[in-house]
Amino acid sequence: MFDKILIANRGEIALRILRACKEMGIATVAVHSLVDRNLKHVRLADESVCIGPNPSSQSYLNIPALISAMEITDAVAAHPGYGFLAENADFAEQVQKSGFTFIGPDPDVIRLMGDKVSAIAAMKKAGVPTVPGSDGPLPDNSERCLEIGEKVGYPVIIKAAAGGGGRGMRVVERAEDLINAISVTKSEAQAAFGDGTVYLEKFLQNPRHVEIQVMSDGQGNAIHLGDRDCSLQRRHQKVLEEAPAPGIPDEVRRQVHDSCVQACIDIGYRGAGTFEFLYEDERFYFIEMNTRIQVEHPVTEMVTGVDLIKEQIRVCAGEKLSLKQEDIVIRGHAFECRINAEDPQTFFPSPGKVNNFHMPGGLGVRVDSHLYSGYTVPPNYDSMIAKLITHAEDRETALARMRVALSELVVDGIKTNIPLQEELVRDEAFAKGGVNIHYLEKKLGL
Ligand code: MV4
Repeated sequence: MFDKILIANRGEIALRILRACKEMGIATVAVHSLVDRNLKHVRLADESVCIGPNPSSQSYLNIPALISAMEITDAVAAHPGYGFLAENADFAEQVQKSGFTFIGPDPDVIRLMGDKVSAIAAMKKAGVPTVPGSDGPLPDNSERCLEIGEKVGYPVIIKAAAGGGGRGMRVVERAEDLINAISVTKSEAQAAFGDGTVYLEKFLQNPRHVEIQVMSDGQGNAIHLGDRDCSLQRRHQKVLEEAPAPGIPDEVRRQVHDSCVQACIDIGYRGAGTFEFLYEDERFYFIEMNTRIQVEHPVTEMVTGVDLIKEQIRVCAGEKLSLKQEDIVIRGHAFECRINAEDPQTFFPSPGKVNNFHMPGGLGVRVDSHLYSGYTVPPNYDSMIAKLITHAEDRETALARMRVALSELVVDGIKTNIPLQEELVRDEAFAKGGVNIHYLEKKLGL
C-alpha cells in the first residue's frame, strides 16, 4: 500500500479523500492555493504545501507545482478527486513519468474516454447500448452528412468529440439546418478544444440521466455498484441525485449493468468509473464515460456500504478487487442534495463568511462538507459547499429523512440554494420518481 498520498484537490472531496487515507493508515499531503490555507483538510493533513496563487490555473491546475510538491514531500501517489486535473491524461502521464502513481486509470484509457467518438466505439464493441448515430466523426462531405441525418431521423444532435458534460453540442430539428449546424459546432469545438471533430446522434427528447458506478482493478476483475439517477439538473449542473434510479425494470437494469462490467474488462479499466446513459422508454443509451470519482458517489456508498475512495486507492495500488459482484447488494435508497453558496433565485455565486454552520444528524444522515463556523467561501472556485445525504430502507423514508435533515441545516452569512432544495424535496412529481432531465428547468421557468 502507498505510504503517502498527495491530495490534488480542495474542499469537500479533499476532506473525503483525507478521511479515507487516515483510515487506511496512509500519510497525507494537502496542497492549496493562497486563499485556501484555512481549508479544513489542510489543517487535518500530515503535511501541506502552498502550490500557488488563487486562480486554479496557477494552483490546482498547475501540473509542475503538483509534481514538485510530490517530490518535496515524498508522496508516492496523487489522488485527483473530481474536476481540476481528474480527467487530464497529460497530468496522469506526467505523474507516472515522474515515478509516482496516479489514482485513476491509465492515461491512454483517460484519452480513449476523453474522445467521445472513440469512447462510443469502444463501448459499442463491448456490447454497451449506444445512441443511433453517425458511429464516428462526421465526414467533410455535405451529401454524406445529409444521408446520415436522413438515416438517423430528425431531430438529431451534433456533438464535439472533445466536448462532454454539455459543452459543444447543438440540436438540429430539420435537414435544411444540418450543414450550417455542423459547421458552427465544428468551429466552436475547434476554438474551445483545439479539435473540430464532431459526431451526430439521434436527439432523445425526454430522457432521464441514469449512470452506472463501476470499480475495476485492471487485472481482469470488474464489478458494478448499481446506478444513480441524476436527472434533476440546471444548465448541466446536477442539483439532487439518488440511488438506485427509480422505476427501472429488473431485466433492463441487469443487462446494462453487465454490459458496463464487460466494457471495463475490455478496455482494461482501473479504478472508479461512471458510465453515463440517457434512459428513455425503458431503454439505455450510452453517452459518455467519466474516468473519475464523482461528486454524487456517496449515494452509491450509502446503498452498497462500500467505501469507493478506499477501494479506488486499493486497486490503484495494484491490489486485486476486494469485492465480488455477489458481495454487492443494494440496500434501501439514498438521496444527495448539493448545497451551493449561491442566490436561490438568480443562481449567482454568493461567496463570503459563514458565521454559523449547523449540521443535521441522526440515523441515515451524512454530511460531506469542509465548512465550519467562521470559514470564508472564496469566490475563486466551484460554489458547492456541502453535500447532504440521507439513506433509509425505502425511497419514501429516505426522502422524508431529507426533509428533516434540510430543516435542521443552517448556513448563516451567505446565500445558499437550501430554499430550492427544500422545494424540491416537497415536489410531487419528484416524490413519485422518474422525472426527466428537463423537469427542473421547466419548473424554474427557464
Ligand atoms: C443528449 C441529449 C439528447 N439526445 N444526447 C448533455 C450533457 C452531455 N453529457 C450529453 N447531453 C445530452 N446528450 C442525445 N443523443 C440530451 C443531453 C442533455 C442532458 C443530458 C444529461 C443531463 C442533462 C442534460 C441536459 C440537457 C441535454
